[in-house]
Amino acid sequence: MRRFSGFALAREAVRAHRGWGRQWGSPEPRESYDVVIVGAGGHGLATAYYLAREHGITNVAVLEKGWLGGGNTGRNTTIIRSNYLHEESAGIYDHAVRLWEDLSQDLNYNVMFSQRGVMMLAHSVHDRQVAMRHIHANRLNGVDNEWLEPEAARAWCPPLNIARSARYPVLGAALQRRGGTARHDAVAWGYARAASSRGVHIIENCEVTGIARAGNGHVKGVDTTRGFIGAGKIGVVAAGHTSVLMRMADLRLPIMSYPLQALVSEPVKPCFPCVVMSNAVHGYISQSDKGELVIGAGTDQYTSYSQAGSLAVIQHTLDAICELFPMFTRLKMMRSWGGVVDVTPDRSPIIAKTPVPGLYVNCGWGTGGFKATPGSGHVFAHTIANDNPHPVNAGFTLERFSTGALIDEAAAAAVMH
Ligand code: FAD
Ligand code: PYC
Repeated sequence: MRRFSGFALAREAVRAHRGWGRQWGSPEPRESYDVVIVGAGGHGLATAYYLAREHGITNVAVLEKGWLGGGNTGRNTTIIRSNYLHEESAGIYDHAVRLWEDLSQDLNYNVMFSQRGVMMLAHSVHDRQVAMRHIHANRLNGVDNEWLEPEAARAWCPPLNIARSARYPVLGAALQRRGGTARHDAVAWGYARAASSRGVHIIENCEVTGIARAGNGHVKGVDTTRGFIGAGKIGVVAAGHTSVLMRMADLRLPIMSYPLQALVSEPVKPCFPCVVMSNAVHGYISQSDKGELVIGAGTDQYTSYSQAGSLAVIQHTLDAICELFPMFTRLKMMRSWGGVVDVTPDRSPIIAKTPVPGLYVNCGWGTGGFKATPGSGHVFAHTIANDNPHPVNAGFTLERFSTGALIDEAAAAAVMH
């Protein structure tokens, strides 16, 4: 039986009086959908879009506790690439890159996808060997990647300091030419508009607070701050908060949540032609079309649900960026922010059915899920519609954490976490 504190009783009474709350006792949903997606980030909205477009399932609601794209989708540094080590990862990230290539046309919304190339720096012999291994593995999987000696790296990115005496000497770089950036807000808005025009409901300011199940264990709906909403199936895509939601269905996930930060400079004229990442110094940089330098850091080394991180982390990143690109030393930074990323033990996502019938989960993208948005939504929609994974996400199960069939992408994640 559900227990209510005095405060909860009063709140429920107010809701019932207003006509939009859940009545206690057996819930009779005022609204019901074939599929409820929890989380209106890029992945949730893309899932809804592909459910409608590919599977003809349009009686779908996307529930969002805040505003559309206000989670990590609107907070990331927008780097897109598919140079991951393992076959499963090459499969999903390159599936995403191929969808990115046509996404603006598909959504009829300019997501400003720009394949300006992503260059990952090597600062030590070990970095160089790891990069070489990735380049060979990528090529075997049909993913472009190539090695550049330091002079070639500087020719590709003229502001790069390749002096041998530098604090972080550049021994070379791996370049994925098909990698690049996109406009993160536009991705959320584009998917939202396209899904909405196919009949999908997007409900903001609607936090999911419980997952309800029928006697046979199958999901039957969600409790929300706007009352009970019935659901035939539920897809949880709530980066950073997945374990909180899964606990509502008595499931425990191998996920930890960490703050990850980024910041932008004042806008300047175009001076930085590509994306540069350095795992060793925990920094990455590109220039947005508005002219701001977009710079990101590594994760804070403690778990937290706070959308802010510690100053020491971004200070370290800026020190490193100024060493690598001395011409930026006098630039002013305009604003910084953080997001909460959810990290699995093998730094690969979970896109799968759960042991609860009708409940599906898409999470664990850690520091790197923006690039996956179209591919992730596409295969998650398939998984929900067919109650079976798409071949591209077949390896990203929950079971791998008990069978040991891990997809260890710690190095390819490229951002310290
Ligand atoms: P989100 O956009 O976070 O969406 C999840 C939504 O769920 C949120 O809007 C949240 O409010 C909602 N939600 C949570 N709980 C509930 C609830 N109970 N009820 C209803 N709604 C709920 N990835 C890259 O590939 N490249 C990058 O350059 C990159 N840089 C990054 C930089 C930073 C600073 C950060 C924080 C992340 C970065 N990432 C990057 C990671 C990337 O942003 C995420 O992996 C990706 O955006 C996740 O998308 P999502 O749609 O799953 O999550
Ligand atoms: O996964 O490429 C990435 C990334 C860059 C910045 C944060 N994540």
